[in-house]
Amino acid sequence: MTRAHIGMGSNLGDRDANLKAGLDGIAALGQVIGGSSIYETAPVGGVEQGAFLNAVVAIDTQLGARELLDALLAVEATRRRTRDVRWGPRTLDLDLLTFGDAVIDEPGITVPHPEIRNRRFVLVPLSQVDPGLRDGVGVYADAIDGLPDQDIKRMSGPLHPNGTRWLKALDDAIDLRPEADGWAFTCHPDWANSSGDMFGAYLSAVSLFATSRVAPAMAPASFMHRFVHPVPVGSSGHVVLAIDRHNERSIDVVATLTVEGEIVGRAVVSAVAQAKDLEAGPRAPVISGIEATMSRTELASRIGWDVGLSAASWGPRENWEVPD
Ligand code: PH2
Ligand code: MG
Ligand code: MG
Repeated sequence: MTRAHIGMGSNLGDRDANLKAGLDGIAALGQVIGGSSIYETAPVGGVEQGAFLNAVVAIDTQLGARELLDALLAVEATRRRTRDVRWGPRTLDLDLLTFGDAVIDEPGITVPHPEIRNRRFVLVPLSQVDPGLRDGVGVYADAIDGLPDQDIKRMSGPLHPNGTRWLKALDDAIDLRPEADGWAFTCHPDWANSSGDMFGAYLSAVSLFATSRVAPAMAPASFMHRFVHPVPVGSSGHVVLAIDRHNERSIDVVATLTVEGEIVGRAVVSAVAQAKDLEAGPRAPVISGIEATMSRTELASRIGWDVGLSAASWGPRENWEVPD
Protein backbone atom coordinates (compact mmCIF):
# COMPACT_ATOMS: atom_id res chain seq x y z
CA MET A 1 0.00 0.00 0.00
CA THR A 2 1.40 3.38 -0.98
CA ARG A 3 0.24 6.88 -0.04
CA ALA A 4 0.02 9.04 -3.15
CA HIS A 5 -0.84 12.72 -3.55
CA ILE A 6 -2.65 13.78 -6.69
CA GLY A 7 -2.94 17.37 -7.91
CA MET A 8 -6.16 18.27 -9.72
CA GLY A 9 -6.77 21.23 -11.99
CA SER A 10 -9.54 22.45 -14.29
CA ASN A 11 -10.11 25.67 -16.20
CA LEU A 12 -12.39 24.61 -19.05
CA GLY A 13 -16.07 23.75 -19.10
CA ASP A 14 -17.90 23.01 -15.86
CA ARG A 15 -14.88 23.16 -13.59
CA ASP A 16 -16.70 21.90 -10.49
CA ALA A 17 -18.16 18.93 -12.35
CA ASN A 18 -14.72 18.15 -13.78
CA LEU A 19 -13.13 18.08 -10.32
CA LYS A 20 -15.96 15.93 -8.98
CA ALA A 21 -15.53 13.48 -11.86
CA GLY A 22 -11.79 13.48 -11.16
CA LEU A 23 -12.43 12.71 -7.51
CA ASP A 24 -14.75 9.82 -8.40
CA GLY A 25 -12.14 8.46 -10.80
CA ILE A 26 -9.39 8.73 -8.18
CA ALA A 27 -11.59 7.03 -5.55
CA ALA A 28 -11.75 3.95 -7.78
CA LEU A 29 -7.93 3.66 -7.67
CA GLY A 30 -7.48 3.34 -3.93
CA GLN A 31 -8.81 4.57 -0.64
CA VAL A 32 -9.27 8.32 -0.37
CA ILE A 33 -7.47 9.47 2.77
CA GLY A 34 -8.16 13.20 2.58
CA GLY A 35 -8.32 16.17 0.31
CA SER A 36 -7.63 19.88 0.36
CA SER A 37 -10.13 22.64 -0.17
CA ILE A 38 -10.83 23.70 -3.74
CA TYR A 39 -8.87 26.85 -4.63
CA GLU A 40 -9.47 29.21 -7.50
CA THR A 41 -6.06 30.17 -8.81
CA ALA A 42 -4.74 32.59 -11.41
CA PRO A 43 -3.17 30.78 -14.37
CA VAL A 44 0.60 30.26 -14.19
CA GLY A 45 2.95 29.72 -17.11
CA GLY A 46 2.40 32.52 -19.59
CA VAL A 47 -0.54 31.13 -21.55
CA GLU A 48 -3.51 33.54 -21.62
CA GLN A 49 -6.37 31.50 -20.13
CA GLY A 50 -9.13 31.43 -17.54
CA ALA A 51 -8.67 30.86 -13.80
CA PHE A 52 -8.16 27.31 -12.59
CA LEU A 53 -9.79 25.36 -9.84
CA ASN A 54 -7.08 23.37 -8.07
CA ALA A 55 -7.13 20.80 -5.28
CA VAL A 56 -5.02 17.94 -3.94
CA VAL A 57 -6.29 14.50 -2.94
CA ALA A 58 -4.39 11.82 -0.98
CA ILE A 59 -5.05 8.12 -1.54
CA ASP A 60 -3.65 4.81 -0.35
CA THR A 61 -3.31 2.52 -3.32
CA GLN A 62 -2.19 -0.97 -4.22
CA LEU A 63 -1.23 0.17 -7.71
CA GLY A 64 2.33 0.80 -8.80
CA ALA A 65 3.42 4.33 -9.74
CA ARG A 66 3.17 3.85 -13.47
CA GLU A 67 -0.12 1.97 -13.24
CA LEU A 68 -1.52 4.81 -11.13
CA LEU A 69 -0.29 7.45 -13.56
CA ASP A 70 -1.81 5.60 -16.53
CA ALA A 71 -5.09 5.26 -14.66
CA LEU A 72 -5.07 9.02 -13.92
CA LEU A 73 -4.57 9.79 -17.61
CA ALA A 74 -7.54 7.52 -18.37
CA VAL A 75 -9.66 9.49 -15.88
CA GLU A 76 -8.59 12.74 -17.60
CA ALA A 77 -9.72 11.25 -20.90
CA THR A 78 -13.25 10.71 -19.56
CA ARG A 79 -13.52 14.51 -19.39
CA ARG A 80 -12.42 14.84 -23.03
CA ARG A 81 -9.10 16.22 -21.98
CA THR A 82 -7.02 17.26 -24.99
CA ARG A 83 -3.37 18.24 -25.21
CA ASP A 84 -3.13 21.05 -27.77
CA VAL A 85 -1.24 23.76 -25.94
CA ARG A 86 1.48 22.96 -23.40
CA TRP A 87 0.31 24.41 -20.07
CA GLY A 88 -2.84 25.55 -21.85
CA PRO A 89 -6.47 25.30 -20.76
CA ARG A 90 -7.76 21.89 -19.79
CA THR A 91 -11.00 20.31 -18.59
CA LEU A 92 -9.20 18.06 -16.13
CA ASP A 93 -5.56 17.69 -15.23
CA LEU A 94 -4.54 14.98 -12.77
CA ASP A 95 -0.87 15.10 -11.78
CA LEU A 96 0.85 12.43 -9.74
CA LEU A 97 2.67 14.63 -7.22
CA THR A 98 4.12 12.07 -4.82
CA PHE A 99 4.16 8.29 -4.60
CA GLY A 100 5.27 7.30 -1.12
CA ASP A 101 8.99 8.05 -0.84
CA ALA A 102 9.57 6.96 -4.43
CA VAL A 103 11.97 8.98 -6.57
CA ILE A 104 11.39 8.08 -10.21
CA ASP A 105 12.81 9.76 -13.30
CA GLU A 106 11.99 7.70 -16.35
CA PRO A 107 10.47 8.50 -19.73
CA GLY A 108 6.85 9.57 -19.14
CA ILE A 109 7.01 9.64 -15.35
CA THR A 110 8.79 11.89 -12.88
CA VAL A 111 7.99 11.56 -9.17
CA PRO A 112 7.92 13.68 -7.08
CA HIS A 113 6.38 15.95 -9.72
CA PRO A 114 9.21 18.29 -10.83
CA GLU A 115 7.11 21.47 -10.57
CA ILE A 116 5.76 21.04 -7.01
CA ARG A 117 8.16 23.52 -5.45
CA ASN A 118 7.54 26.16 -8.14
CA ARG A 119 3.78 26.25 -7.84
CA ARG A 120 1.81 27.93 -5.14
CA PHE A 121 -1.38 26.38 -6.55
CA VAL A 122 0.11 22.95 -5.72
CA LEU A 123 1.97 23.72 -2.49
CA VAL A 124 -0.95 25.41 -0.75
CA PRO A 125 -3.43 22.52 -1.15
CA LEU A 126 -0.70 19.90 -0.71
CA SER A 127 0.37 21.43 2.61
CA GLN A 128 -3.24 21.62 3.70
CA VAL A 129 -3.61 17.85 3.20
CA ASP A 130 -0.28 16.99 4.82
CA PRO A 131 1.51 19.92 6.50
CA GLY A 132 4.60 17.84 7.30
CA LEU A 133 5.08 16.32 3.85
CA ARG A 134 8.67 16.66 2.58
CA ASP A 135 11.04 15.71 -0.17
CA GLY A 136 14.84 15.38 0.03
CA VAL A 137 15.15 19.19 0.16
CA GLY A 138 12.77 19.85 3.04
CA VAL A 139 9.17 20.38 4.09
CA TYR A 140 7.02 21.50 1.15
CA ALA A 141 5.02 23.97 3.25
CA ASP A 142 8.23 25.92 3.96
CA ALA A 143 8.66 26.63 0.25
CA ILE A 144 5.42 28.62 -0.05
CA ASP A 145 6.77 31.91 1.29
CA GLY A 146 9.61 32.05 -1.20
CA LEU A 147 7.36 31.88 -4.26
CA PRO A 148 6.12 34.84 -6.28
CA ASP A 149 2.60 35.98 -5.46
CA GLN A 150 -0.25 34.18 -7.12
CA ASP A 151 -3.93 34.98 -6.72
CA ILE A 152 -5.38 32.09 -4.74
CA LYS A 153 -8.86 32.08 -3.28
CA ARG A 154 -10.25 29.26 -1.20
CA MET A 155 -13.61 28.16 -2.60
CA SER A 156 -14.63 25.33 -0.27
CA GLY A 157 -13.85 23.46 2.88
CA PRO A 158 -11.72 20.31 2.68
CA LEU A 159 -13.00 17.02 1.34
CA HIS A 160 -15.88 15.58 3.33
CA PRO A 161 -14.57 12.84 5.68
CA ASN A 162 -16.40 10.29 3.53
CA GLY A 163 -14.17 11.31 0.63
CA THR A 164 -16.95 11.74 -1.93
CA ARG A 165 -17.44 15.51 -2.04
CA TRP A 166 -16.07 18.81 -0.84
CA LEU A 167 -17.51 20.70 2.11
CA LYS A 168 -19.12 23.73 0.53
CA ALA A 169 -22.13 24.98 2.44
CA LEU A 170 -22.24 26.51 5.87
CA ASP A 171 -24.41 23.61 7.03
CA ASP A 172 -21.47 21.34 6.22
CA ALA A 173 -19.62 23.20 8.91
CA ILE A 174 -22.37 23.14 11.47
CA ASP A 175 -22.24 19.83 13.14
CA LEU A 176 -25.37 19.77 15.30
CA ARG A 177 -25.77 16.66 17.39
CA PRO A 178 -28.97 16.05 19.34
CA GLU A 179 -28.67 15.88 23.10
CA ALA A 180 -31.25 15.46 25.83
CA ASP A 181 -32.17 19.12 26.11
CA GLY A 182 -30.89 20.62 22.87
CA TRP A 183 -27.93 20.24 20.58
CA ALA A 184 -24.20 20.06 20.83
CA PHE A 185 -22.17 21.91 18.20
CA THR A 186 -18.49 22.17 17.36
CA CYS A 187 -16.98 25.33 15.89
CA HIS A 188 -15.56 24.55 12.48
CA PRO A 189 -12.17 26.12 11.62
CA ASP A 190 -13.19 26.96 8.06
CA TRP A 191 -15.59 29.60 9.21
CA ALA A 192 -13.37 31.36 11.70
CA ASN A 193 -12.43 35.02 11.54
CA SER A 194 -8.80 36.03 11.23
CA SER A 195 -8.12 35.66 14.94
CA GLY A 196 -9.43 32.11 14.96
CA ASP A 197 -12.69 32.93 16.73
CA MET A 198 -16.29 32.25 15.93
CA PHE A 199 -18.53 35.17 16.55
CA GLY A 200 -21.77 36.47 15.14
CA ALA A 201 -22.06 34.84 11.74
CA TYR A 202 -21.28 31.33 12.80
CA LEU A 203 -23.25 31.43 16.02
CA SER A 204 -26.18 32.98 14.16
CA ALA A 205 -26.08 30.14 11.72
CA VAL A 206 -25.98 27.60 14.54
CA SER A 207 -29.10 29.23 16.03
CA LEU A 208 -30.90 29.26 12.70
CA PHE A 209 -30.01 25.68 11.90
CA ALA A 210 -31.07 24.49 15.33
CA THR A 211 -34.40 26.25 14.84
CA SER A 212 -34.90 24.70 11.45
CA ARG A 213 -34.42 21.29 13.05
CA VAL A 214 -37.19 22.08 15.51
CA ALA A 215 -39.63 23.36 12.90
CA PRO A 216 -38.41 22.03 9.58
CA ALA A 217 -41.54 23.15 7.71
CA MET A 218 -40.98 26.80 8.63
CA ALA A 219 -38.65 29.43 7.30
CA PRO A 220 -36.95 32.08 9.45
CA ALA A 221 -38.68 35.44 9.08
CA SER A 222 -36.80 37.53 11.58
CA PHE A 223 -33.72 37.05 13.62
CA MET A 224 -32.22 38.95 16.52
CA HIS A 225 -29.12 38.03 18.35
CA ARG A 226 -26.61 39.16 20.90
CA PHE A 227 -23.37 37.27 21.13
CA VAL A 228 -21.10 38.21 23.98
CA HIS A 229 -18.04 36.02 23.76
CA PRO A 230 -15.95 34.94 20.83
CA VAL A 231 -15.68 31.16 20.72
CA PRO A 232 -12.30 29.66 19.80
CA VAL A 233 -12.50 27.32 16.82
CA GLY A 234 -12.62 23.66 17.72
CA SER A 235 -14.46 24.25 20.98
CA SER A 236 -17.70 22.46 21.56
CA GLY A 237 -20.81 24.26 22.64
CA HIS A 238 -24.38 23.63 23.54
CA VAL A 239 -27.59 25.11 22.16
CA VAL A 240 -30.78 25.06 24.15
CA LEU A 241 -33.93 26.09 22.35
CA ALA A 242 -36.98 27.33 24.14
CA ILE A 243 -40.15 27.95 22.20
CA ASP A 244 -41.62 31.22 23.30
CA ARG A 245 -44.89 30.71 21.50
CA HIS A 246 -46.27 29.13 18.42
CA ASN A 247 -49.42 28.77 16.38
CA GLU A 248 -50.16 27.16 13.04
CA ARG A 249 -48.22 29.72 11.11
CA SER A 250 -45.44 31.02 13.28
CA ILE A 251 -43.00 30.13 15.96
CA ASP A 252 -40.69 32.20 18.15
CA VAL A 253 -37.68 30.39 19.45
CA VAL A 254 -34.98 31.54 21.85
CA ALA A 255 -31.63 29.87 21.31
CA THR A 256 -29.16 30.05 24.17
CA LEU A 257 -25.61 29.09 23.28
CA THR A 258 -23.14 28.06 25.93
CA VAL A 259 -19.53 26.97 25.81
CA GLU A 260 -18.05 25.32 28.89
CA GLY A 261 -21.06 26.38 30.91
CA GLU A 262 -20.70 30.09 30.01
CA ILE A 263 -23.41 31.77 27.99
CA VAL A 264 -21.78 33.04 24.80
CA GLY A 265 -24.94 34.46 23.32
CA ARG A 266 -28.63 34.29 22.66
CA ALA A 267 -30.72 34.56 19.56
CA VAL A 268 -34.41 34.86 18.90
CA VAL A 269 -35.63 33.35 15.68
CA SER A 270 -39.14 33.94 14.39
CA ALA A 271 -40.08 31.47 11.73
CA VAL A 272 -43.24 31.28 9.66
CA ALA A 273 -44.88 28.55 7.66
CA GLN A 274 -43.69 28.69 4.08
CA ALA A 275 -46.08 29.87 1.41
CA LYS A 276 -46.27 26.46 -0.20
CA ASP A 277 -47.33 24.97 3.12
CA LEU A 278 -49.94 27.67 3.74
CA GLU A 279 -51.62 26.85 0.44
CA ALA A 280 -52.63 23.57 2.00
CA GLY A 281 -54.34 25.51 4.79
CA PRO A 282 -53.16 26.31 8.30
CA ARG A 283 -51.89 23.42 10.29
CA ALA A 284 -49.85 22.83 13.37
CA PRO A 285 -46.13 23.35 12.89
CA VAL A 286 -43.98 20.27 12.97
CA ILE A 287 -42.07 20.60 16.19
CA SER A 288 -39.61 17.97 17.14
CA GLY A 289 -36.41 17.56 19.01
CA ILE A 290 -37.34 19.27 22.24
CA GLU A 291 -39.65 18.02 24.92
CA ALA A 292 -42.52 20.43 24.82
CA THR A 293 -43.69 23.88 24.02
CA MET A 294 -43.06 26.21 26.88
CA SER A 295 -45.28 29.04 28.00
CA ARG A 296 -43.89 32.53 27.99
CA THR A 297 -43.90 32.64 31.77
CA GLU A 298 -42.12 29.32 32.03
CA LEU A 299 -39.60 30.50 29.51
CA ALA A 300 -39.09 33.77 31.36
CA SER A 301 -38.40 31.95 34.59
CA ARG A 302 -36.10 29.48 32.89
CA ILE A 303 -33.88 31.97 31.16
CA GLY A 304 -34.18 34.71 33.74
CA TRP A 305 -35.81 37.38 31.64
CA ASP A 306 -38.98 37.95 29.68
CA VAL A 307 -38.55 37.69 25.95
CA GLY A 308 -41.66 39.78 25.34
CA LEU A 309 -44.55 39.04 23.05
CA SER A 310 -42.46 38.76 19.96
CA ALA A 311 -38.89 38.80 18.89
CA ALA A 312 -39.18 42.50 18.14
CA SER A 313 -39.33 43.40 21.81
CA TRP A 314 -36.43 41.19 22.76
CA GLY A 315 -33.41 42.84 24.32
CA PRO A 316 -30.52 41.81 26.49
CA ARG A 317 -30.92 42.14 30.20
CA GLU A 318 -27.43 41.21 31.11
CA ASN A 319 -24.29 43.19 31.50
CA TRP A 320 -22.76 42.31 28.20
CA GLU A 321 -19.47 44.03 27.83
CA VAL A 322 -18.60 42.94 24.34
CA PRO A 323 -21.33 43.91 21.92
CA ASP A 324 -21.26 42.02 18.65
N1 PH2 B 1 -1.62 23.97 -14.62
C1 PH2 B 1 -0.76 24.15 -15.60
C2 PH2 B 1 -0.32 25.48 -16.02
N2 PH2 B 1 -0.78 26.53 -15.20
N3 PH2 B 1 -2.04 27.38 -13.45
C3 PH2 B 1 -2.87 27.19 -12.43
N4 PH2 B 1 -3.29 28.24 -11.69
N5 PH2 B 1 -3.32 25.95 -12.10
C4 PH2 B 1 -2.94 24.85 -12.81
O1 PH2 B 1 -3.38 23.72 -12.48
C5 PH2 B 1 -2.05 25.03 -13.90
C6 PH2 B 1 -1.63 26.33 -14.20
C7 PH2 B 1 -0.21 23.00 -16.31
O2 PH2 B 1 -0.53 21.81 -15.73
MG1 MG C 1 -0.53 20.02 -14.24
MG1 MG D 1 -0.78 16.96 -16.07
